[in-house]
Amino acid sequence: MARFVNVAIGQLGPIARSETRPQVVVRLKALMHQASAMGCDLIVYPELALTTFFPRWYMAEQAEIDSFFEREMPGPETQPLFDLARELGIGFCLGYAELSLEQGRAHRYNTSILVDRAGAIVAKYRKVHLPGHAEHEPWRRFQHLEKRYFEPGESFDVVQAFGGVLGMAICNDRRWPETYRVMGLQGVELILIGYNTPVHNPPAPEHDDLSLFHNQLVLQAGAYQNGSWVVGVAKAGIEEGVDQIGGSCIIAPSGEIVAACTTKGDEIALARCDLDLCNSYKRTTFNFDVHRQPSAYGMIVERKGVRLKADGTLFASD
Ligand code: ING
Repeated sequence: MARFVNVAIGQLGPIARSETRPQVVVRLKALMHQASAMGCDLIVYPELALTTFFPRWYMAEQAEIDSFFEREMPGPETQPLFDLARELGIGFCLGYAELSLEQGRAHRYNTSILVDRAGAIVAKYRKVHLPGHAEHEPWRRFQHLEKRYFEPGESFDVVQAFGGVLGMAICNDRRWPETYRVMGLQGVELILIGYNTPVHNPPAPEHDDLSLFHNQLVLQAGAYQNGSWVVGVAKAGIEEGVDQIGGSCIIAPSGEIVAACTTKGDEIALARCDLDLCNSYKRTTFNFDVHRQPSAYGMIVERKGVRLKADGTLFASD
């Protein structure tokens, strides 16, 4: 019996700083209705989908920063989305800024949750690869202060849901092969990734013209090299003056793009994901048990950055 999951991209256009959570939830619900009407089982929303991408600004006051965070999920303003999901029998993946009190101390994460068709949270992921910088850098056209506003997560986990093995990642995570491989080693079959990606990257403007290419490249590589479906979902368009890429797409385990958005606004695109297609790669080319050579991979875990000899040449080996 084939294991199909009908997946919808729930791409969002810009969210203004002044837009309230209830106003955003109205947009999320509209996309959910559209997806449900087209027979979707699961809709995937972007990273930080409840607010504007606030790390683009330096804010000194913690109270102002915390205004962008959720203290509970669902809370009063997001409960209507959970209620609709249960009513329609559709699951969803939602990115948001999480403020979590742990042993009386506040912790802040860039978080994504997976909610099943009964409206229950079945998985939570906290972004591991926080890009950008921790201090105000006024030279930049806009800031990217994720290293200041969030703590990193500690693991890439998978969960049994929607008839298969699902995992989540967030934005910059998608650029790092380790993200996909750690989930691949847990048998992941469908990886859900929301993102907010400015076209312009201040430290490397020469990459700007390639921003959509790089987005697609890493999603396709991650899918193919781990025999998994991958869903990339943008918060797109010019948001508070910053142009963010679209490029939302669904990638099959073959690496092929099977669905894509064509606008930079609120849009859904759908694919019927046959989870059994993963086996064609997991059992042959990427049969990890048969082909991988972990004894040669030690540096991937032992080293953070490149290490050079004193004379600047590369280490032959440590
Ligand atoms: N955004 C960007 C991303 O990784 C970025 C940051 C842009 C990094 C361009 C490198 C180049 O897609 C988030 N939110 O991670």
